[in-house]
Amino acid sequence: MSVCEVNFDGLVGPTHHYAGLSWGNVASAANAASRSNPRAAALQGLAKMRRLTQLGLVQAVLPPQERPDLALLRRLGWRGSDAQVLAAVAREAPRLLAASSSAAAMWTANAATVAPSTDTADGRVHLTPANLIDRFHRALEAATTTRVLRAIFRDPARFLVHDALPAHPWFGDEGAANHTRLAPAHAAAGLHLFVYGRSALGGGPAPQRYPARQTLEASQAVARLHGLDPAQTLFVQQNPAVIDAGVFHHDVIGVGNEPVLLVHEDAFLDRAGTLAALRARLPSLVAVEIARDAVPLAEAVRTYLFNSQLLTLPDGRMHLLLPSECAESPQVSAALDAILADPANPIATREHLDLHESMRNGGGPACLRLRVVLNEAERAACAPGIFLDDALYARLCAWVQQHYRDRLHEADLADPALLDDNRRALDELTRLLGLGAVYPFQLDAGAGA
Ligand code: SUG
Repeated sequence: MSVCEVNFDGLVGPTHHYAGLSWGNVASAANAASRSNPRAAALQGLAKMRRLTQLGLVQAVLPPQERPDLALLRRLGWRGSDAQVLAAVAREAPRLLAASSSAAAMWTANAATVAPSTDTADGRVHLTPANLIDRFHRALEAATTTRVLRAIFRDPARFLVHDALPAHPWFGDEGAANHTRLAPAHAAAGLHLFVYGRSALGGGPAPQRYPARQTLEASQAVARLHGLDPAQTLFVQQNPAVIDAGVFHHDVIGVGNEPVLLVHEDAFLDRAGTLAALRARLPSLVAVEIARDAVPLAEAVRTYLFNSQLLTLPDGRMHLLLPSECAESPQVSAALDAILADPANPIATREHLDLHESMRNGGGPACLRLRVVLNEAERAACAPGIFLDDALYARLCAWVQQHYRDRLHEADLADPALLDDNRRALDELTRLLGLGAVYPFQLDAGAGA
């Protein structure tokens, strides 16, 4: 039965803006309060999705969330019509309006952690939505993400979408951004590398400046929930110094695909021990390290070299899909030239994509996708409308052109027309993708009817 990796990309939402909400994410801080272009952002994301289909890969779409999050604002005590609530929050708590309007759900590497059916005790695909508790604007995502994943992975005989972990700092969980599955091939049983930022209960080293969003305890809980074989599970601490340099998720400093791990030499607290432990469990491991002398940490963070998608093409070659910022860096280009010229590793080709709008908030190609390895029967059991083909791509582009603004500033978020437009757009989108009611405004309307 043919097994493949499906990339589920987050469709950028209509409120995509820059509010400097992510302390420790240098791009988010640097671009705070600048003007965004939600329409361009969504089209850039869609172009990346279509590119994967052109490469012969299976691509799926995850919808954006309802923003501003009116249910949240009401839960916090604001009353009146939607327009009155928005006006009051804009006046009294503008940061909260920005946070409750964030389109951050587009970075679906943070939507959940996934284990394919080859690796789980019960033979089902397991998904645990991330609680994202470190950042308020991201913690809002888990409830809708869970509903969306359950609407897509709807067959209980094949899939189990768990509840997110408890919303407490002991269990800070950022999803697949801190998890890498390595395997001789997608179809084979895999090795699960969980990279955590700190241990909440065990003490030990931690970054000094920026938060360590992922805890060891959260990673361990996810591995237990998914029924992974402890012999094929590795928990490794991220180097606290790289977090302090702006590496807020491991996927900013390393990417894996099948037996290949492309990683910066400073990524792990214990570099030699980590590589040895990986090799012991996966003898076919191909570790492709980039030295700090070749690409200093700051350049890796600026260009998002490691946040590329490393893809196995249908003919078996590996292809790197990088943000265009990498093409403009002589150091990164030289390092990539050397890797591609080396016959010892299977990374054969590369290309660059313009993801400028997402990059300005610290989200590169790999942040925008959640990888799910599925066999044919599992793919057939998913909600069918989420798989991208030429027709869906054309419909989604037209939908974006119709509903999205081409400029947005924090000050626009209180505009009640933005909320109304977004709800209309999302309602249409759930029909387009065949997902049924997943948003609070749809569920509330159903309850009232
Ligand atoms: O959580 N940025 C996101 C970027 C997430 C990137 N994901 C991965 N590395 N997998 C974050 O920091 C910025 C929003 C703002 O500042 O407006 C933001 O949320």
